[in-house]
Amino acid sequence: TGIYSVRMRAAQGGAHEEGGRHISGGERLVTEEDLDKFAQNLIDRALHHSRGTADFINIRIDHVPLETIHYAAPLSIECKEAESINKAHQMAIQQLIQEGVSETAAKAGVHFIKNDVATRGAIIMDADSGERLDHRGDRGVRVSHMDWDEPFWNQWQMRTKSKDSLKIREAIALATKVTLAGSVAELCWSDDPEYVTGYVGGRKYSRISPLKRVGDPRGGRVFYVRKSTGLEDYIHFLEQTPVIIRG
Ligand code: PML
Repeated sequence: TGIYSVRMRAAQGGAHEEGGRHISGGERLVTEEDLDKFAQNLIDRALHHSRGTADFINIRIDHVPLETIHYAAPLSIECKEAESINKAHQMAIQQLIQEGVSETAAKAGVHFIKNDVATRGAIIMDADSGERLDHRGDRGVRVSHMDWDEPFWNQWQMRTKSKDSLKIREAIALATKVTLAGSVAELCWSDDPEYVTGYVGGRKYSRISPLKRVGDPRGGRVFYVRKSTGLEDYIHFLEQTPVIIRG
């Protein structure tokens, strides 16, 4: 026995590799009994996405042996509202500094995401110098193989009075995994033009809004690490090691 990773990615105008436009993606870690239900959910998501209807959908299912799974409690969440985008960026910089990032690197992260249109995954940055450390180019690093334990998510969401939001659900799972991997901190805001909230991850998940104006398609992720971090193992953990979020 074990669980299965179900991953979906969808595009319009052909497959991603053939130049299609990315529309949506998603992933769940589920038991065998739930496999068909969640695969169906992911297909529905691809077909009815606000960015359009997919004409290419790729579903991939991998068996995940139980002994490879890591478990982690979710980062605790706090929410901050700023009066302006500039002030929100200042808040993000202050929060990154509290998590152990240098001011130079914190500013470099904000600058990167503010201007980035090309990178699909995350970049890795030296938490002291602000220099980019990965060599992934526009592809970046794609964190995958993490999900919430379903009953625990339902409890958590009621307790914290959070909306049943897929974005929050996925972002906290990702941020928790990024911290578990040994990062100093993370900075993220969405490339969804309609979504202006982002966060600083680290010991906490600090949501900050608004980090951009509505309609702006720029967004991305920066993972901060110390230079001594073994990058190959770090990236492997982020991309491959299954992590389930529960109490
Ligand atoms: C949140 O509201 O806490 C989620 C913010 C990050 C969303 C990133 C994304 O899914 O594009």
